[in-house]
Amino acid sequence: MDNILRIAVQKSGRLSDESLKLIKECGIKFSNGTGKLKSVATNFPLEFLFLRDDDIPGYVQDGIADIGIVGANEAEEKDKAVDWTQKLGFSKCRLSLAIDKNEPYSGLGDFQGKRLATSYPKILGDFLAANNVEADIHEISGSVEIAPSIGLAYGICDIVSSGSTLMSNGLKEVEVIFRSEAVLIANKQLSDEKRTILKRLLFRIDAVQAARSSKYILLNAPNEAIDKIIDILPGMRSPTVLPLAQENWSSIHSVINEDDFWGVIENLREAGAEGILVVPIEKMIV
Ligand code: PRT
Ligand code: ZN
Repeated sequence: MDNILRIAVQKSGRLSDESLKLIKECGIKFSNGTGKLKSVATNFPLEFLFLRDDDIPGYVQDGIADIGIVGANEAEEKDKAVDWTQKLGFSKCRLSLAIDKNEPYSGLGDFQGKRLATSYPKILGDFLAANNVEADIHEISGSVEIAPSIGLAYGICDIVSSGSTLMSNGLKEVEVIFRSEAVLIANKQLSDEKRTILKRLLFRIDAVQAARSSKYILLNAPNEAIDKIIDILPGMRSPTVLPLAQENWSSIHSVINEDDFWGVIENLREAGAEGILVVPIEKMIV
């Protein structure tokens, strides 16, 4: 069917909630009762397949699904012929090499000739080859972090987020080899009709993402401070300035980037701003 786009999302796991939240924030309504394997949106031409994340790249390559949401680590490891359409900014993590915390570490050369346990043989193999290290890659599918303590491997290559799993297994992270976040992948041979639906979806995702990284800021300032404050506030174009009932005072409104937030607030206070309000933005079309 060309008039509907089929998206594969993880059925249950670390990607599921954020994937569905993003689609809901795009204004798309659907039901996803527990145990459901398929669903159809009621107000957008989108059909859902709920799958294990491991299967998503292959399904998208083969056109069973048109698009899918997976971790970049999974997309890279499975190495299927799909387009990487958009980074989605959630489920961030890294793939790292780790060894016993009591072992000395002097650099990648320490892995030469050693055995490494991982669920990511392709990414690790590519990384080692690029760095001219020859090691014995031992693929295991789970509980990778216990491999050194049971004598199965000298080191491991696994996903790290907070680092607490490594720490509680007596390991230390010594090299980050890949940085990951959720990505939207797409089949390479989408029909024109499906491509048009995908464009509409991506337009909405862009608006949601732009809003997430921005804040709307409102503040009051004496008129003589306006020029200085406008210099501090980059904004989408130029800030809105409205007179206040109190003479010689104005209200200034703008949009700031989440990353610049604290620096901007401090500078604004120094410049004479008062009553600063910072509020979330729901959607932002730039
Ligand atoms: O059942 P299904 O096959 O669908 O799911 P899964 O069990 O294979 O994957 P899941 O849900 O665990 O993870 C899905 C994706 O989330 C991964 O492919 C990553 O892209 C991303 N992600 C983000 C993570 C983590 N953070 C994470 N912390 N995936 C796994 N972990 C694990 C890691 O394997 C390790 O055991 O958490 C542990 C490390 O966490 P910290 O916080 O202790 O460092
Ligand atoms: Zn999986």
